Amino acid sequence: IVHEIEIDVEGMTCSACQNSVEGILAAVKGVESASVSLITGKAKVTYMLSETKSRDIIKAIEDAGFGASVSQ
Ligand code: 9UX
Repeated sequence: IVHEIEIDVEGMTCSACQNSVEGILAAVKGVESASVSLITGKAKVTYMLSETKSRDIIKAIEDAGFGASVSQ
């Protein structure tokens, strides 16, 4: 089962940040797609529910020094 979540990302100040967060998300096991917007500060991520939890995705962003929370 593929799930989609939207995440509020804090601390992105340039387009390289956006690319960096996209790369971080793409590297998380089970993530199928990730698109990040510097303008809105949001990340849309699809992931395999069997392999990843939203917590793992949040943690990967936080480990890179950004703030992250599930947007709902
Ligand atoms: Mo831009 Mo972001 O110079 O971590 S890459 S601020």
